[in-house]
Amino acid sequence: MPEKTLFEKICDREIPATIVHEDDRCICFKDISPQAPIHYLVIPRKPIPRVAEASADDEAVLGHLLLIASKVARDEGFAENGFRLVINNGRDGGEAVPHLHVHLLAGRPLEWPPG
Ligand code: DGP
Repeated sequence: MPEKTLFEKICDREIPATIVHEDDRCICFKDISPQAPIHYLVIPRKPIPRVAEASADDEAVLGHLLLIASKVARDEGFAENGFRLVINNGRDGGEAVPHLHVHLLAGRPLEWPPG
């Protein structure tokens, strides 16, 4: 049995996190190191390491992550002002945790391009 990823441990409540949404396919929780006034992570329960390693079987769950990010933004009332979704993939993409996650950032005007 491979060791659980940090984010699998959050899914399994072995590591605490402030969870704002969960369902049978994903959870959304507050990032421990927020880069904006609102910074959540939406992750699949399935431990897909990164988007480049997702397969055709993962198509529905990938779409689900985006829909849930958008639903959380609407439900929490910040969709109207705008938000940003980010997926970091691999070393140059800035990925630190090898469990696919969508960053949901909001609460201030976000600059473009990112650093
Ligand atoms: P990335 O660089 O895209 O792999 O982003 C990983 C994010 O995960 C980063 O913004 C910080 C967050 N993070 C790392 N460890 C923890 C943790 O233990 N709890 C929570 N809530 N977030 C974490």
